[in-house]
Amino acid sequence: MNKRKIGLASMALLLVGILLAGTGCGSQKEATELDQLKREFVQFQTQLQEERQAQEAEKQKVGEEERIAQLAAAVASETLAALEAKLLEKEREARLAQLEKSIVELESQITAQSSQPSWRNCPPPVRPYPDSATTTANFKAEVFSGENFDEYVGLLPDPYPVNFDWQYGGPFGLTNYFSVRWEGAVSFEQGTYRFRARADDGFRLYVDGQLLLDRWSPHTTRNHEITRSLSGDHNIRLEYRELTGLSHISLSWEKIQ
Ligand SMILES: [Ca+2]
Repeated sequence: MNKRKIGLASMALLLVGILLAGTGCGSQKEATELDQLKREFVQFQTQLQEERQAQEAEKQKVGEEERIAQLAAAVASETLAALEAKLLEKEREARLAQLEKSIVELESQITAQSSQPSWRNCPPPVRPYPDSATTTANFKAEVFSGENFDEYVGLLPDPYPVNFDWQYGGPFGLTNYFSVRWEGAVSFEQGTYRFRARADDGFRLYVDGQLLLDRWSPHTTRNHEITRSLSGDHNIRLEYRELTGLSHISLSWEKIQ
């Protein structure tokens, strides 16, 4: 390249010198040499132009390669980010699967514990409603096997207040198909009383032999209420029966007027 430039410059100087020297006094031989030099000069110019074009093409090629390299780096970066996101998603799915498995195991344990028909699972009786402090009850509670007082089993040792939640069990080791009858005299101050009862499965409430609440058909635990004006001593009788599953019975009353 440099040699070519030097050669081209030398050729140009020589051509100029010849042109200057030959002004007005040239021979035929000199004219021929001059033509030859002109042709060579033009040839060199062409070669120089081609070389410049080649250099320019080389530059463009290098630029294109750099651009391709940058694109490749960008693609690699995006691919890495996508892989990282996919990995995070996989880890999240694995954690969710583990959590779901734990939930299933816990549910299984809870189901196994709650379905045990065991007497020891029964919590002690608690009062669901406040009874009127002005009343007392002298109940006895007879327990029978069979859902219709079929065979006498015994007396509940603590019949009052009437609030028993035997879960899947029952008194005296009974679990299904038993019945209980509470009965006793209660002294009421004059006033209006609200009676509340709930049972699983069925119950009947009598006051002085009159049927006030009748939910003898099997059903799950719900509240049932009725109001009555009372004064003095009255006979209260509550009949309860359990078929299968959970067993619960409660009865209370309160003076509202
Ligand atoms: Ca039941």
